[in-house]
Amino acid sequence: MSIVTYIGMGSNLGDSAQILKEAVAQLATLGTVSVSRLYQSPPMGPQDQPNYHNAVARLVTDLEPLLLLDELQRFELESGRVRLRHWGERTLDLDILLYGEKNIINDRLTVPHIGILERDFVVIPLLDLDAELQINGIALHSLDLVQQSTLTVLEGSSWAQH
Ligand code: PH2
Ligand code: MG
Ligand code: MG
Repeated sequence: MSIVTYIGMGSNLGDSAQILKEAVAQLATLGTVSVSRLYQSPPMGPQDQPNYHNAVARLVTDLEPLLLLDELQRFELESGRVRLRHWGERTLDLDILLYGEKNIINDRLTVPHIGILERDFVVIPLLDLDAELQINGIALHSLDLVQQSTLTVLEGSSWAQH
């Protein structure tokens, strides 16, 4: 059965815009994809790392959560993923933010993604895709960080085409 999932995308090493574009093409092999605008975001965590490119993809897929995670991790590796330290710089990060309405907690996966409501680089792109989106009954558009966003829009929602 098809499920609406949201995938957080980040990169701050290499040609981040190109890497995220290729990741969207990979996601499109798993189902129907649409994307948020493309943002630049100051790093959360260690400050001596480059700014991130961030976006969120909405993916409608038949894949079960752990099979979806397997595919995302394969895409990360195929992009030549480099990850230097916890919360540090990386070539490509693909996180399952939401999987339908499901709550998932196991060794490999926590959904909704940890910290989702505290990160503007996740909340703002999610609102691009669904302005009314709620998580555990909380309307994302009502969060303070929406008004206090640290993001810069790099491109509108057609950035991932071609
Ligand atoms: N991802 C991290 C750590 N810090 N900062 C921003 N702005 N965007 C990210 O995607 C990000 C981060 C680890 O996944
Ligand atoms: Mg992440
Ligand atoms: Mg990750």
